[in-house]
Amino acid sequence: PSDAVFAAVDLGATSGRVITGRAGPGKLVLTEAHRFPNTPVRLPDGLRWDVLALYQGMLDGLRTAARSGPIASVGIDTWAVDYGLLDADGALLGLPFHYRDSRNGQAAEQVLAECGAQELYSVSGLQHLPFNTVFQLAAHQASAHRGAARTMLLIPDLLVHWLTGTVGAEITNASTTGLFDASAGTWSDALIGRLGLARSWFPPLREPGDPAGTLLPHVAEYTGLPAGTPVTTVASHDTASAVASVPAVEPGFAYVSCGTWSLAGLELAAPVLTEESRAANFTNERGVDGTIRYLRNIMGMWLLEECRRAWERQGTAPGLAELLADAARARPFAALIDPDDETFLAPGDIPSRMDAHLVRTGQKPPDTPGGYVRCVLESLALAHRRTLRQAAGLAGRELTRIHLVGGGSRNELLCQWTADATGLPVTAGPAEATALGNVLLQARTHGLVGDLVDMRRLVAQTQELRHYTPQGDQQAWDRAAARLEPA
Ligand code: LRH
Repeated sequence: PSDAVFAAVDLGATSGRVITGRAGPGKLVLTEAHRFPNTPVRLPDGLRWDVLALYQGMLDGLRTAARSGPIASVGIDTWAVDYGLLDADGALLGLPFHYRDSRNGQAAEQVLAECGAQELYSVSGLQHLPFNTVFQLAAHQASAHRGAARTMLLIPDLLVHWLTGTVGAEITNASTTGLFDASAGTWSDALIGRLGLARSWFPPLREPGDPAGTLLPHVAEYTGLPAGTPVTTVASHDTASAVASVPAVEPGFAYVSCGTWSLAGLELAAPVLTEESRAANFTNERGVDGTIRYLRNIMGMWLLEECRRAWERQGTAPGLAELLADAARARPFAALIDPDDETFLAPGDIPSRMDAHLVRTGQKPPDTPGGYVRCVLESLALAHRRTLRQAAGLAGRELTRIHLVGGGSRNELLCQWTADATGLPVTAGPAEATALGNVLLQARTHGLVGDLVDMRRLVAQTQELRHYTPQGDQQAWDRAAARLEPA
């Protein structure tokens, strides 16, 4: 056949979806089969993912997908970093911790005291984030479960295991653990040993495109999918899937994958492991076909979404359209934050934390919700500018165009202001970059699409994109950027 339908399971920090994608030469069409909330649960010992609800949502979604017609294979992607531990019987040891849980600070300090930030970076090339898997595992080593663990599975690998019974570690996501050797493309035996972790916890690596088994009989029975239905290893790190579907037709593009996080950077052929790169906190995560995602995490739409949740709790929440219209009318550059301030990481009352941040930096907090939204979006546009310019400098590249993909690409103010702040054209979309990347990897594995270049060309041909050119007062953006530079 010239095309086929694939089921993409795409779990984000606030919701999960099962999407079917029909793909083949000249064809790429997504249909949402099922969407379900992802609601983290705060227990006395920390913030956890309700991974059973996610598993059940996935099964229900696959059942709906199965009713729509034949499904050639299933692929799973989720956010990075988080994991479950299995005991010797294969049982899950407790509910996985949420990366926004606060347990990791102390463990991170211990790991850095043991290994040193420079040594860690020279091997893993990973930016320092307090929740990197390596720090979480160090925190685990101090828990009562220590000793019982036999296998570490990142969230997508855990779900693949529950679907198929097979055990593996998908490589794009493994590269976000801090225990992966960015140059060699393997688990780092040296770091794992150095930190007193058992090498046997870390399963064999799988590349996107590798087979990951077939559905277990009870899964096939529940979902109605045929017993032999294959699960295909996709780029299981959502950001890797999103970058694989950036609709770039020329090489050397820059991207911002914008959802809960804004991941801003470049695609490179080899990691940059210099001391300057470490000091600037750039990461070298692995992409499809051995590419390197050279980027930095920016706090992203989380800030806006968490503001809206705070206002909802207070019963004062205007709708999103109204908020954005108010933001467009609010005074430009009245208040600017550094989105990467760690005080914004944990869930809670972000508007109050923005107030504290603004007062601390000698600025006046906004007095309307629209003012807060303007502050967030202008600050994100400036962070995109800062990060991409720095990435280009460190990697010896020129910036010519920015591809802004993911849910944030629907936000016209953010797209326009990113163009204005950077002075570069922005191509916005697709909003469903992650699910498209997931489907494309499966389609490629089934021989329906060619290499990464073909995948991207197909996205450019079939998906709706919007184009923004820089407008407005470039010098005003330069002055605003200067306000955020360290004195
Ligand atoms: C985006 C993302 C990002 C990680 C973060 C934990 O969803 O995967 O790439 O750093 O979640």
